[in-house]
Amino acid sequence: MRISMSLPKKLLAEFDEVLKERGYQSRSKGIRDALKDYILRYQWMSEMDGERVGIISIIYDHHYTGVMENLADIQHSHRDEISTSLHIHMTHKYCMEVIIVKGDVSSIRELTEQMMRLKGVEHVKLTSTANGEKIDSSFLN
Ligand code: NI
Repeated sequence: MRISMSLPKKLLAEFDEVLKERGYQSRSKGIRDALKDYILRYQWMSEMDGERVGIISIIYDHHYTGVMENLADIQHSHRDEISTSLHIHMTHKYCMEVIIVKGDVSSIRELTEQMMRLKGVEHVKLTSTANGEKIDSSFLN
């Protein structure tokens, strides 16, 4: 099936550069692989369950109107799951926030997805692991 879409010029140039470095001959093949990665990442996130500890990293453009207020509002409404956070002023334009989370995975996922949907947010990544209760206590002594 053929589709047409509009993309920011810079994003497409960066994508083409990655394809070139990876030896892709076809942009369509690159887009198909990127879509599969996106779908797999969502499926992986939706299959987790139970209590988890994790790290959410976010990169955003702090000049984008409202993005800092929106990120703060979302985090305040999930304060029970947030252990701590760290803010790094990466460049003149971009900030990185690293948030340590602990709690039920459905709340962690909701927090992650709310931030992913915000305009001005360039990148959000969640990595998580089981909360450690199943680790044999002998390892901890
Ligand atoms: Ni900053």
